[in-house]
Amino acid sequence: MYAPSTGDLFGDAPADTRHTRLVEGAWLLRGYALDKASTLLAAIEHIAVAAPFRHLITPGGFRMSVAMTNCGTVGWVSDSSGYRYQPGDPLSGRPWPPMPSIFLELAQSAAQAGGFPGFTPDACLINRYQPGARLTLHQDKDEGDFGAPIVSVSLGLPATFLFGGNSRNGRQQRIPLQHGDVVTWGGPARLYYHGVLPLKDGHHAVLGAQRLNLTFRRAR
Ligand code: MD6
Ligand code: FE
Repeated sequence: MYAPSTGDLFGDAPADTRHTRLVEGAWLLRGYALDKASTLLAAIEHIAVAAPFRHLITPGGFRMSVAMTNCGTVGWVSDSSGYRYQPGDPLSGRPWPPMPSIFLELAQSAAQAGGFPGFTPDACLINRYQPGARLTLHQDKDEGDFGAPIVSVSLGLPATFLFGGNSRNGRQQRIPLQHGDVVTWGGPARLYYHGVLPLKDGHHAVLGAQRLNLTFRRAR
């Protein structure tokens, strides 16, 4: 684990030199989840037994290339009637699996390191990318509380994260995200456009030809 940050005031530099400010409100915490990766992966496997990864259909009728599942009291879903958070898994009709305590602890401590103490996520969207899978530019705007940040954890194959601003057409930073990296995201950056370039083929020592991403949110 990292030494605790001293710079918790909004916009200040956290203490660790591997912490990089992307824009005001967004931090890249390189390797922050590395020491927990194997525990996180075991928990994801367990969740995916109860709530399998599936390719959701967008409201426009397209099958998403990223496969998704959730844990927490609500989960993010998409279908012909729109995007939303809901308490039950539409595949099974059962509640989503509960959020494991190590997920919660990681999300809270990363949020604090990024300048957002007191973050209590109620939803964790789990994304699975296989080679070629991508996420087109979007805003995360289905949550009820934009005062809360988002915490994003990358596992497995590296990916290029696109990070723009308030407009879909603006310039984007390209941020390489690796196994164990965490991005925290809120405040003035909370509604910035972002996406993930098509995943390049490759082999990760732990995950093989895939990338997993956890995004923790306060949905309600
Ligand atoms: C991903 N992440 O990295 C997709 N959204 O697989 C996101 O869409 C995202 O990483 C909001 C904040 C951080 C993120
Ligand atoms: Fe997003």
